[in-house]
Amino acid sequence: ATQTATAVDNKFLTSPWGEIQVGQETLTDFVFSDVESWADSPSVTCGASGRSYDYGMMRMMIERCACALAGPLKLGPGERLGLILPNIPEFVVLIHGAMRAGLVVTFANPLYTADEVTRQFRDCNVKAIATIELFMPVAKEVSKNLKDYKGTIWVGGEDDKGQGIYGLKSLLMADHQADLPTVNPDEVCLIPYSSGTTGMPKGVMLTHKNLVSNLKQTQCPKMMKYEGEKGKGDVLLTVPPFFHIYGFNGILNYNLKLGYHVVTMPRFTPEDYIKCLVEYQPTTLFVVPSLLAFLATHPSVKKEHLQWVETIMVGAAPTTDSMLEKFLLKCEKTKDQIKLLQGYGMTESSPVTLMTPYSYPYSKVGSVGQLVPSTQARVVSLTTGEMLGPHKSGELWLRGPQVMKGYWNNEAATKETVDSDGWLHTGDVAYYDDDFYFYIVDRTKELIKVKGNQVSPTELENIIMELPAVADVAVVGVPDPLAGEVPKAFVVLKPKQKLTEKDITDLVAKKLTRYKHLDGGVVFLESIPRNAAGKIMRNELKVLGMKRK
Ligand code: 4UV
Repeated sequence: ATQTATAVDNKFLTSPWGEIQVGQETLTDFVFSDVESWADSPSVTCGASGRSYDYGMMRMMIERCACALAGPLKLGPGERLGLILPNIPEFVVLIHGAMRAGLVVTFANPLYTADEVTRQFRDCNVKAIATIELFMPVAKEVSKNLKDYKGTIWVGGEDDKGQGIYGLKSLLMADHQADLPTVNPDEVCLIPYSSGTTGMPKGVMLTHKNLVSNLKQTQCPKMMKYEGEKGKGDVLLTVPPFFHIYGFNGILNYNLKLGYHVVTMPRFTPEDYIKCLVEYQPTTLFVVPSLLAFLATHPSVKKEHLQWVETIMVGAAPTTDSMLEKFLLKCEKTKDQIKLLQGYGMTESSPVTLMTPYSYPYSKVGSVGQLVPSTQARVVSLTTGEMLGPHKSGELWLRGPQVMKGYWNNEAATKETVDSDGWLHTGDVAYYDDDFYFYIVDRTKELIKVKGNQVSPTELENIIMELPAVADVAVVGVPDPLAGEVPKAFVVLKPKQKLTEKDITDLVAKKLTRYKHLDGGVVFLESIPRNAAGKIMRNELKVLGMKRK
């Protein structure tokens, strides 16, 4: 029987998949609750080096890491650990070790500049950093700007380096003993950064309850296939970063909970990815649209490389039907042989709110799916503010136990994003069809998505405004076949001032990580179009941006 959603008093839609019991466990306890059943199976493997830990070992290392953080590093409950780590197995040891010790974790893209990491880590009072050799110089630079700094954990380092630098291996080998606190699931345990609908990136306060609820929602047995199939030796290959909520909760925790074998890579290269496909023969791939495009179109990817794949999960940015078709063509498989699942989420919702059910009809390809259990939605008219019925596009509002507690230290932004009735205003434009499948059609918020990564226009605009010759600036996203979107700047110069495009692109390139660079270029204008309230009319600029390459 098909599931039907209900419209409650015409005020909102409920999930067709019913309710879950809101999580009462801590994230670490929940993710590893069945670990005894597959203690000898591999948990996470580094696809580049082959380094791998089984579940039993992983659980033990997490416990020891928690004791080391509480012991030698003297980090107490609620204090913040900052991670500057790529996708490696030890990511799991540190993040769950910290959560087990009652700490709060924030993670940064390891390719961020020291400026970018400093801003984030200072904002949420990071007291210790964990990183690998390659990023030690960044960690050192950042730590100089942090108050009451307690030490750096050197992942991959055998021994302590002195001067507050601790080798992870020696910390774990020493088997420190500490009284670990009882952690309350209502406490915040993760602060990822997101620019939300406007402005600079902000700390998103997620509790154990938020994250555990979302795992329960996405593993609803009726909606997915997993009932009775846990720990069966499924292998997945994943490159979306663990330092983003999709990679961390939507992929890593999701699969660890099920006892699957997570194969990942610290750095994406086509050669390594193909090598991993052949070596580990994954049955499931977790991708973002740009990686799907690579698999579908890159000549070095052959159908033999994909012969084991049964399921492919795409999330974090829009993908097209034609790309999904191209992927099937590459595999020489039919739509019945490979499941193409899509999901929609936001950092602010732990992240998943919409997902295609496992047995969805192929006619719905292109949809981001249905509401996950215990999740409610409204589609609200952009002009009148009233709730819209099927096939009408408006702003998507969502409510459920996965919605964040709020933005860290920013009540104004919290109030603008989550209203007093608990609705998260997504800033995305969507509609739903007669079967309550949702389709994302546009964005009202400023956010730019480059290969699934967030780029805040405000962050770029602030940097460009530092140039004395600049009078006004606006940055928008323009379409790009591979990246989805790329940032483009519109600049107004002060009278009699001169500046080249390169002056501007170089400055941004110096200050920000690669994917935030102005790959859409710079256009000089007489003035930036603004409405009566002074707000930049970004849609006008997007149209202009597409005309003036
Ligand atoms: O805050 P964020 O960077 O968060 C994410 C989270 C993505 C997902 C998606 C599916 C999953 O199953 C999952 O676990 C995690 O990207 O950016 C949020 C914004 O990204 C756009 C949309 O504008 C959000 O507000 N976005 C995310 N997923 C999709 C999307 C999608 N499937 N289609 C179109 N846009």
